[in-house]
Amino acid sequence: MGTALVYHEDMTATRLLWDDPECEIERPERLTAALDRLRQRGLEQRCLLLSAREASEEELGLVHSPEYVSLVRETQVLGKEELQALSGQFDAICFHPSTFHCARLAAGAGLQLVDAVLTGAVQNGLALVRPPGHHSQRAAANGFCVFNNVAIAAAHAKQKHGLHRILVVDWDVHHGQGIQYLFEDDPSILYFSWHRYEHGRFWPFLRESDADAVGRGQGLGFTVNLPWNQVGMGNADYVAAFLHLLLPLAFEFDPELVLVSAGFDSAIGDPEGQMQATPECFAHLTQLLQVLAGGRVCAMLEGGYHLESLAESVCMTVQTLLGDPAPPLSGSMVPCQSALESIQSARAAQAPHWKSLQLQEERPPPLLPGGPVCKGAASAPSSLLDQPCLCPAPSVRTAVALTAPDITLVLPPDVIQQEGSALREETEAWARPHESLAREEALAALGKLLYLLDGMLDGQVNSGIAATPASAAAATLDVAIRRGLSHGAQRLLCVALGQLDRPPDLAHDGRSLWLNIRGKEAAALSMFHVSTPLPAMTGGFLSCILGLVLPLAYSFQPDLVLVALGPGHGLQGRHAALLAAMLRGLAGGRVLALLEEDSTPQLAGILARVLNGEAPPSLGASSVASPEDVRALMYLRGQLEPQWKMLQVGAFTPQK
Ligand code: Q9C
Ligand code: ZN
Repeated sequence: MGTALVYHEDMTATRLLWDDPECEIERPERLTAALDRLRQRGLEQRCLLLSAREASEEELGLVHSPEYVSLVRETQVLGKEELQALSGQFDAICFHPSTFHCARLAAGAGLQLVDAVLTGAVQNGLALVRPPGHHSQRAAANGFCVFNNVAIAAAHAKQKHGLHRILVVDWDVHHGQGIQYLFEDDPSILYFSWHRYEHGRFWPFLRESDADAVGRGQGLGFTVNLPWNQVGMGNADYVAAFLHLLLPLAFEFDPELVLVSAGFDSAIGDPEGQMQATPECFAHLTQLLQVLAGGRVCAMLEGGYHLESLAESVCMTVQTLLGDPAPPLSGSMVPCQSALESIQSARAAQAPHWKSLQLQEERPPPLLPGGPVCKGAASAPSSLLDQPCLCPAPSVRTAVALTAPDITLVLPPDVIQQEGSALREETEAWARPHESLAREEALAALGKLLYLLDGMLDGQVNSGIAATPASAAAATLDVAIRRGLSHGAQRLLCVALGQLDRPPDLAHDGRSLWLNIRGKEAAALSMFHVSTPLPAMTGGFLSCILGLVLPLAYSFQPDLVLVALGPGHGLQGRHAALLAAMLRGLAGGRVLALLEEDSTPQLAGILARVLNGEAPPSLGASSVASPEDVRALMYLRGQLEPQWKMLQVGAFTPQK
C-alpha cells in the first residue's frame, strides 16, 4: 500500500545566528544528509513524496496556547539581538526569523502523514522535519523544539479521525517530556519513551523522567518511561526493551495508530546520546512496531546529530517501512546489567496497570550474577558504520511453491509462484531414509521445497512457503534442516508447531536450535532443544512469542529460519501471521514456512503477504495468558536464561 515521505526544502532555512555550543548541533545539514542518502539508496524513489504544508494556527492550538503561538509568530519580524534575548527565556532554544514558518511546516508534515495513513492513501511513512517537537510544551519551546509535531498529530488523529487509542513510541535518546506533560492524564494516548537519564544527571534533569512516572488520573499507566542509567546501550538492550516492556503493553493496548518520535540521537556515534545501537537496530525497532495497528506507523524525525549515523538510520527506517526485511543485527545479543535493571524497574512500575505484566511479576526472577557491564561511552563508530552491505538484496522477496489451484487468488502480484523442482535423483536421495517420503505426492512436494530452499540459500529468494502432505511433514522438515545446514546455513532456527519431533540424529552442536510449540509439557532437553505447550488464547500466544520465541531467536542469531505448521498446530491464521511477521526480523528475513498441503489458501495467502512485508492483521483486544501458559514460560525462562541472555527480563536492584 506504500510509504509516504513528507518533506519541504524550506525546513532547512532555520539555523543558528550566533555562537551557542548547545544549539549548533541542530543544523540544516541534518535534513539534507538524510535526504541525500535516501536518494543514493534509491529509497526516496520508492516512496510517495508529499510536500509538507504549514499547520494552521487552529491545528497548533490543539496542544499549544494561543499566547504561545502568537509569541512564536512574532519572532518572524525580530532582529538578531531580540531573537537572542527571547531565545534565552527558554532552555536550549535558538530562534531564527524562519522559525515560525519551519515549525509550522514540521507540524503540518506530521498532519499530512497521519491523514495519508488514516485515509488509506499509504500504509505508513516518515516525515523528515526540523525543528523537532517532542520537548515542546503547551506554552514553551524547549530543547530545539518549537511546536510539538507528534503531539499535534496525535490530537489531530483523535479529533479529525475519531481515533481512540494511539501509541506514541519515542526512541529519541532524550525524554520527550513535552509529550508526557500534554497527555499524562489521557488514557487514549500511550506514551513510551526511553532516554539517557543517568539517575537524573542528564538533560533535561527531570525527576518525572524516571520509571515511576506512570501518568496521572485517568491516564495512570499510559506513560511509560524507561530511563537508561548508563551510556553505551546497544542493539541487545534496545530489542530487549521492546520485547519485554513496550510490546507486551502495546499489544494489550491494541493501538489504532502508532506514532514514532523518531530521534536518531539514540544511535551509535551521536554526541548527545553516547549510545551504541547500530543503524540496523532501527530497522528492527520499526519492524517490531509494524505488527501493531495493522501496520499504520507514522514516524517523525526528532533528534539525531551525527550526520552519518543519522543518514544510515533514516535509511534503515524507511527501507523497513517499505517492507524490506531488516538486516541481521551485529554484535553479541546480550543486554547489559544496567539495561536489565532499568527494564525491570519500569516493568515493576507498570505492573499494577497492565494485565500482561501482572502474572509474571508475581514471582520475582532470580537475582542474576553480574551480566556484562556497559561498555561506557561510544567508541568511534567507523567499523560499524562504514561497512557496506556486501550481500546484494535477493531479486525475489517471496516465492511460494504451492499447488492449490486457488492460491493465485490470494497472492500479492509481486509474490512469485515457483514452478521449479530439484533434480529427481537428488530429491530421491534426500528422501531415501524416510518411509513417509516414498509416495509420489510427498516426493514431488519435496522436490519443490528443495528447489525453493536452494534459491534462498543462493541468495536469489529471500523468503518462501512450501507445502507437504501432512503424513510427510516431519520427514520433509528433517530434510529441509539437513539440506539447509549442508548448503550454507551456519545457524538454523526451526520453529515447529504441532506434532513434529526433533530429528533424532540432529547434532546438539550449536548449529541448529529446535523450538517446538506443540501442546505437551514445557521442557528444555538441551539449550538447543526446547519444547513448550501451545497456548490456546491470544494473551498466552503473545507472551510465548515475546517472552520465549523471539528472545531465543535474537540470542541465537540464525541465518536461516524454518517455521513449520505441522499436524495439530491449531494456530489461527492471524496468530500464524503474527509469528511469521516477527520471525522475519531474524536472518535478514530468510524465512521458509512449511505448511500442510490441505491448509486453506487463506492461510497460505496471509503468510505469503506477511513474509513479503505486509503488516499482519491486528489481533484486537487480547485475553490474558492462562496460569499454565505463564508457568510454562517462567519455567523455561529459568532453565534457559543462563544460556540465552535475551530471555532475561530484568534484574532487581537490591532495595536500599
Ligand atoms: N549535553 C532533541 O534531540 N542540550 N533535543 C542538552 C546535554 C539540549 C535535544 C545538553 C538537547 C536537546 C530533539
Ligand atoms: Zn533527542
